[in-house]
Amino acid sequence: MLRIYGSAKSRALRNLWLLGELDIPYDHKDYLPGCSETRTPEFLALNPNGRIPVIDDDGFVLSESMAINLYLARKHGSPLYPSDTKSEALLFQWSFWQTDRIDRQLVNYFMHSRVLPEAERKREIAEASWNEAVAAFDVLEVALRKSQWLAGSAFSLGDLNVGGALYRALFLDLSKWPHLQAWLTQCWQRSAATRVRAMRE
Ligand SMILES: N[C@@H](CCC(=O)N[C@@H](CS)C(=O)NCC(=O)O)C(=O)O
Repeated sequence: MLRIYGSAKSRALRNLWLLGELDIPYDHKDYLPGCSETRTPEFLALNPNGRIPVIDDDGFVLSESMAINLYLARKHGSPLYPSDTKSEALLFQWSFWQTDRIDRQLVNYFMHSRVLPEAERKREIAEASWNEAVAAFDVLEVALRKSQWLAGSAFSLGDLNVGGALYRALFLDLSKWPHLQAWLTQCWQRSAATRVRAMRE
């Protein structure tokens, strides 16, 4: 059986969301980021980076949340995985883009503005991260003004991968980016998204 390591309070959120869309059974190791279980030799043999998420699919071990979602959606023939080559390429484009342009920026912004104890927060990290997040929101706003969805004519894994990374943005005032706001709301209204949100909150 598929096993997934990673709490919904981590980047595993986007993988657990997809597993809900796929509606397949899995064994969940509900590990929090940096917990002692991810420092054991057994876990480091699965992911030498010591990070979650990781999956073990009947002995096939894979880390990196984007790679995991691309693999699982394709393996299970999900309708969320685009069937035409150009939409598939857009799925790759937005998945790699989110890792580069928004994922860590948003985490760092929240950590250094809201999550860490005040004494540990670094204002310069919060500011630099916010500036990069704003630039990424601007890019998404333009893209979503031109097209309702990121990779094709319907909600796809491209939307899930980027929308999943934007979970924390649900708690921000996005009125400056109306297309982004409307799209993000629609993504998170899906029933699998609502279920995974309940796992996290
Ligand atoms: N690029 C990786 C990032 C993985 C990552 O940084 N995971 C965090 C939790 S969200 C983690 O395990 N942090 C623990 C640590 O840094 O010790 C992915 O998308 O899977």
